[in-house]
Amino acid sequence: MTVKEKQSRLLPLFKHLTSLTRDQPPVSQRDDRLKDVGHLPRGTLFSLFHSKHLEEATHLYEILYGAKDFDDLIHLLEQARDTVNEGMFVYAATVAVLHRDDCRGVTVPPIEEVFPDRFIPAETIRHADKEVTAHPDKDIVVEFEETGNILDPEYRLAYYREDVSINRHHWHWHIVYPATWRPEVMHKEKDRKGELFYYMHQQMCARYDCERLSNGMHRMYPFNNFHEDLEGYSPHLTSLISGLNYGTRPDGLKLHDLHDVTIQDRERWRERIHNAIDLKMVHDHDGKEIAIHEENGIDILGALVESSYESVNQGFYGSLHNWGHVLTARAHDPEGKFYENPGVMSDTSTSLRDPIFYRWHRTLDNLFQEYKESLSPYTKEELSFPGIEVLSASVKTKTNNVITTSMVESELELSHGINFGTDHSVKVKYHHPDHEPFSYHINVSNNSGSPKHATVRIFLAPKYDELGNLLHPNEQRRFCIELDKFHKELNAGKTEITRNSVDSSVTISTLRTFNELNDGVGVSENADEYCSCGWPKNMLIPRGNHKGMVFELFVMLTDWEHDNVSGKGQESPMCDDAVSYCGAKDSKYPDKKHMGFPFDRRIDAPDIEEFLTPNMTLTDIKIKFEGKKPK
Ligand code: CUO
Repeated sequence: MTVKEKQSRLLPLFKHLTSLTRDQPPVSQRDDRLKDVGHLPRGTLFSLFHSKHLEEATHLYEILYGAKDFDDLIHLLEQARDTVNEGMFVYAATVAVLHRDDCRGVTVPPIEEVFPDRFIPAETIRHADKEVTAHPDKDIVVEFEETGNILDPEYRLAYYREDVSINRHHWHWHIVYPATWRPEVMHKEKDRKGELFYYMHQQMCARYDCERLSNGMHRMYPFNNFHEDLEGYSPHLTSLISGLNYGTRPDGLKLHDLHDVTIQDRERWRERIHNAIDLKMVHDHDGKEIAIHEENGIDILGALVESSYESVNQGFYGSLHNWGHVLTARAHDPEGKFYENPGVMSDTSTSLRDPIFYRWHRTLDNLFQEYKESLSPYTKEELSFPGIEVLSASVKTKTNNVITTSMVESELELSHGINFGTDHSVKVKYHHPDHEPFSYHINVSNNSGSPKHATVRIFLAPKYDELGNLLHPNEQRRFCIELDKFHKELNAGKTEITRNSVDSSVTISTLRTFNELNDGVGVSENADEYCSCGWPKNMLIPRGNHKGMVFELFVMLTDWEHDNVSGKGQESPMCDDAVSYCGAKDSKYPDKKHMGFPFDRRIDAPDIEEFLTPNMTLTDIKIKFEGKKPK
């Protein structure tokens, strides 16, 4: 069977899932392997942070992953679609398709087209529906409706938090790294999974703080006190599988105990993790002490905090992060007294919308930082690359070292996810951030007398804090966002390295819509669902401000012979398009350095000049926001 044929058999299974009825085929008519699924009712919001939901979803994705061949997979998917919860079906099916060898090249349609109701305000969808009724023989395009107003200062960042592409990224990342991944069942290892959980979320927090500063706002406060009054958030989303709104949290609400977890449980788990960091030691399932150190520490802690299957002791350290999502999502109806839907925090494709998401992850990030702070800062020797000097770095655009950003228009097709009863297209027009394309120009001098292989690392951070004071390097490192990382061979003497922003190792290069997949656009053996993981291209850099906000571009070259995991000359692995946040498929994370290097450790140097070694350089650049662009 060709990839195109496989693709066309898979696609219809993802259509109109919001309209499925509650009828389930009787257990006697189901494939034996699916006898023990279908517990979470249709219409319920599936949460992969909730242990019960996740347990059933894991059972399902392991069954789908184990299907004999592609025909068998389709047969199981068809039955599962008729049986299980809608959200769970999409999650489990995507995990299976992503990892099965016979699904190479086959792609699941983007989550915003499968469940547009998780991305588009309810009033906009209702408006589209009315337009279809009024004009059944026409293609429909409606405008995205605002979800708040400026009386809420946090609404200034709604364009960012509610962005379709970053929410899609987060959904996909958790598909690539399921918390319950069992290597012994799936026969595939996920390299440095705990560390990547820490790093990807740390970067999301840093990016959010860069965006806050761009909007003249202070960096976020962590959500440390589990008894504090919470800020409110109203998502304006209605889940079409049930017709219920996603929960709204009014200002001033506090977290409450749930019947399956209490606030005290979480405080106890956090205390134990603090102790583990202090003592540099964790207790595993058998009570054995495992020392944590530079090599294993962050990976162990990442798994422990999430917590994932790799947690050394879930019974003792609990599931601090996952339950944090669930408790926050249920704050408005903790006992389920009103049968309310949870809030957006319950799901990976919606949680980024809520300001509390970032504050919660900042709290977890502070825990990881507590551990990182306890390690010695990198020495000059660890930071250097003997013989290599970076002479200068710049960003080339229309005006050099000035990057402009704007809000541009895109359209999202709703009709594959929602059955409007028309064959015509029904689209929403919405605005999202973007930036002009640019390239880096880096002048390097290789004084070693022979060719060298370098890893080029590029980061960006604001130069000044919210009050306009110069950021101290140890504070600034928390804002550092990775822009790119790549391998480059340097001949002896001088070299100019040029690199386009679109080639970034952070961002995803292609994303195909439902219609494109249907038409076979870009469907080939070489396309892979894993490649759908990656930070969105248009969100690579922060918005900046109208005046031109000053950022520092940091460029560092390190010795690739030391960084490279696969050895010189080895073929690049499959889907290594957006390795920085997503890793490379079925391969080791392609950089031996700790994620975030060199900003993952404390910087004791009093100023940045003292921190820099000759293989690094800093350049002031400006990011200028030009507002909405006319079409
Ligand atoms: Cu990705 Cu809290 O893990 O959202």
